[in-house]
Amino acid sequence: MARLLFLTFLFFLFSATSDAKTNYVPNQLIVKFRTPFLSSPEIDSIHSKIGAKVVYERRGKLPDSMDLVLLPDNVSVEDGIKYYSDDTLKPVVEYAEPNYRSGEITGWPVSPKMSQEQLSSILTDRLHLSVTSDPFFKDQWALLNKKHADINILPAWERSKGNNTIIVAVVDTGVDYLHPDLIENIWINKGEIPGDGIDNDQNGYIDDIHGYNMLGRNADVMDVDGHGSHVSGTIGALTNNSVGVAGINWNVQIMALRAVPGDGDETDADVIESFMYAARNGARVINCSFGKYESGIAVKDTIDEIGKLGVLVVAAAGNSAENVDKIPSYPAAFTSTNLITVAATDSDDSLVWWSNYGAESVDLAAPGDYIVSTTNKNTYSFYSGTSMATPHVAGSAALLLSINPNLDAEELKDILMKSTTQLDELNGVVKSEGRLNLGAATGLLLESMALISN
Ligand SMILES: [Ca+2]
Ligand SMILES: [Ca+2]
Ligand SMILES: [Ca+2]
Repeated sequence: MARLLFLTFLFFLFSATSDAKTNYVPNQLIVKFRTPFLSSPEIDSIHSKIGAKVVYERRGKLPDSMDLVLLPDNVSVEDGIKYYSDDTLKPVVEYAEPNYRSGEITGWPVSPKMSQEQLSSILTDRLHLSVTSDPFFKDQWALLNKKHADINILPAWERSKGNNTIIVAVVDTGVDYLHPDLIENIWINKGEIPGDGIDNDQNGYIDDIHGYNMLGRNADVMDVDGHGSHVSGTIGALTNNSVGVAGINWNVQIMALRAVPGDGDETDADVIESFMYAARNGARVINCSFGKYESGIAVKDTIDEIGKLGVLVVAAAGNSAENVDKIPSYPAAFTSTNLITVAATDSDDSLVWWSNYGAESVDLAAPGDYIVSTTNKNTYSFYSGTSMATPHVAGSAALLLSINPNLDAEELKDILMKSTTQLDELNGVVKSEGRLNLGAATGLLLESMALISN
């Protein structure tokens, strides 16, 4: 019997203070070379002059222009950057920068626990109980509720319930790919045979049947935390199956990239490699329910690069009640045109008090308070956070792609932004001044398709 956990957590894997010391892996650099690239031996000789060792396991898995290198004990990160920035290397090296990480955990603000009465006052009207057979659908106020603070999913479902050709990558703590309410919507790498120790599809990863674990450097993407599974259920829990919750997409493929430890201390190199893996293996949308206060330009360059492959990156704004325009968090604050950044609203259609915001850096808001979804080992939990708002946008993007897979990332972002429900209190708070409205987005997409075909 599945358990519904009535715990409320505020979840966003966001783990540094804005005044914290610079955090990076002490002996690593990400080095970006200019095109036309030198030959590998030429590049290796540049690294070896300072005693830096290329992490060969990662070569070809980051963007082609980038190497991750290990510095020798007697060379600091600062001295390494100085070496690669020297005038003599300018024609071939674009930059070298630290492999940033989040650093120490300083805690999150915590939402007050909602009473059962408060909860039932916002839940789905009993009239709508028959929309799907999922027993917790009535608790999913973000999809449908009495006050219309939801994402207006019913008109969207009339047009599409998703499509299992669309792949959404969840870069997170892993995914419980055995969860009975997720299992059939987990991405399967068809070219790979699991467990034989061979990289059957020759994509550089051994036995990567559902994705990859950047932290363990293996194919074990099982969620050890619950965060990534929760995000995944919002995007694409099995729906109308008389079990658990409904997903925005009844049909979709969720690719699991385990790059974020349970404490939220992800590194730039792992994020970059996850983005490249997702793009090179067919994902169209990447969900990023994580962030940190410092991040290298290599991450932005990677987002830009996969934008050319039509990949939309969806990022959480953060839970520190801060203006991201003034106190940037990343990847949220990058200016890439294929990046969309999400703040969190509650069941009253208000920005939640802990949500980050920013008229320039944050694109739209989406429900992120008291969101019920799948968690590890056949459980369901209520979590709160911009981590939970983000997969509402990622899932919506996937649903739009199921209607028109030819949309590029910028078109997708444009439709999501232009179709938001305008809210006075989001004026000057997020760029679109509105909250996600998937029903309206679907309508706008169909209108634009009709214009093209006429
Ligand atoms: Ca493989
Ligand atoms: Ca294999
Ligand atoms: Ca279900």
